[in-house]
Amino acid sequence: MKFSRSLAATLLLLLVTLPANSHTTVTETVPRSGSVLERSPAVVKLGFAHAARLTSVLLVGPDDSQRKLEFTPAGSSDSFQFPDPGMATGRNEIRWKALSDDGHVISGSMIYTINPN
Ligand SMILES: [Cu+2]
Repeated sequence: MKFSRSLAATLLLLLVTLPANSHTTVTETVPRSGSVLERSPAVVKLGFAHAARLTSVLLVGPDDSQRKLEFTPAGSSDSFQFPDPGMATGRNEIRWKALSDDGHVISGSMIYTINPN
């Protein structure tokens, strides 16, 4: 009984201390990932809770073609922009990779459907 109580306390301490060490997370995507848009946006924005450094941004088009997207800034930031992503009609996915400031590689994707009326 005594053992399991101290084990529980240790686990609780671990849970409380983990977030301070964990890597950053996405706080916003503009336009919001999952959006259906009439045309490719002039710029796509990706925001993080803490600074990270983007290492790769790839646009996967409706025909599964892959193209590297430009992004700014090149260094560490909590907010990035992908100017003129040039998305085609259909389903587009922006796949990004970044180095979090805790040294971990993180990755994610943003989905946009271009549907001109
Ligand atoms: Cu981490």
